[in-house]
Amino acid sequence: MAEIFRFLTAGESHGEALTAVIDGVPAGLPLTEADIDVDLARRQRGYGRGGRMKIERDRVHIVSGLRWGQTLGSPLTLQIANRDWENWKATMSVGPPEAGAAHKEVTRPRPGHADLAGAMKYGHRDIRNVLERSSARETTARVAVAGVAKRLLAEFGITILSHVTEIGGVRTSLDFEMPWDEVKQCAEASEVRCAHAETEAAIIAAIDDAKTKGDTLGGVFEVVALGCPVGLGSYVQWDRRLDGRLAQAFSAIQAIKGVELGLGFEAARRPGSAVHDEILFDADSGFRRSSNNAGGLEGGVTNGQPVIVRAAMKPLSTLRTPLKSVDLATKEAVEAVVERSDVCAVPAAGIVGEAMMAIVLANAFLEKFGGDSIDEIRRNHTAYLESLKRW
Ligand code: EPS
Repeated sequence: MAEIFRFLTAGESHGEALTAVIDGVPAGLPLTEADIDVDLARRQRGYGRGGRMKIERDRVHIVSGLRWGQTLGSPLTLQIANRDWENWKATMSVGPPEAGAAHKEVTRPRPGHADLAGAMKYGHRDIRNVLERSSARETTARVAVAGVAKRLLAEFGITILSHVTEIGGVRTSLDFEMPWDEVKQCAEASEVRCAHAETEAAIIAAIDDAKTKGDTLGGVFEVVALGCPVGLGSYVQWDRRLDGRLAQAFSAIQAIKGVELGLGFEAARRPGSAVHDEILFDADSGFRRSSNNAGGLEGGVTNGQPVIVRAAMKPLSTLRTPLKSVDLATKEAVEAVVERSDVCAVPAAGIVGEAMMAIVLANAFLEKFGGDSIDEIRRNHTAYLESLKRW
């Protein structure tokens, strides 16, 4: 279905910059580069990240769509410079290579990465032409786009948090319960974005161990949206169901192999009486629920409860102790290529998860309350919330 908040990203991992163009941002939204930079910095952190993050200081430069701190309703262009480009100018030159310069091709595909399928699909003999764009560096641009989406949602009381629940098989204990604001606080203070202190220590030990072995670790993160009104998304067509749109968006994050909504796979193991959230009513607060196993979504529509999505990330595919591969040029058995890599990027992936949640919700929000300016959207939003009070 046609999106209202639309965007494209461009840019190679070691090219000059990452760029995003966003269309569909209403006029009159207060926005600063600092609003976006907060999350760019959060995406760079996390125990287990590699050398690249020591080079980069991701900051957005807004090139269009903004005047005197407010959006114009015209497309926003965002740019984030790659500091590492300085070291790759010759390799990544947009012009022809310098005459006589040594050119090293990448020919040993990494199992698990886009290297082999990408090379075959696009006819590239040099895997650099694939890995530059398939790299998770692209998520920087998505996080910048989501900075705008988050700013829009925040105008209407919708906020998003994330935390890591599991890395390398080390999980938060099942009886762990905490109010969302505390989860957010603890996750922000944690090097692995895990809100449970004991688990955090065990996760750090697991990352250290993987690093010693030249291995990598995956994990699970949870993203929660608070303050969503009832009625975002729809049950009337498959592609308007918000649960489906969230699952697609989360699956489209590099290295994500599984997505759960609310109770997720656990719901399949329980009887209905232990899954569905009973409906209660009192005069002061209106309709309430006894629990939130649905993760804030029933029939593909938000029900006013927190929207909860979990995603499983596979371990990164650049291993310092490489796996078996085959050289594209010679067809000889070799070890996969090793450039620098992270041991674990699950904490960073959680921030990208927040970004995808924000982008999907911003779209659903604009569909429901859409207008050309923030004032117009506010009128629609206020009138709808008033009408719900009369239920
Ligand atoms: C990333 C930048 C990349 C990788 C990582 C994510 O930079 P470089 O390739 O220069 O080290 O650190 O990407 C991957 C692990 C991958 O497999 O694509 C970033 O900015 O997040």
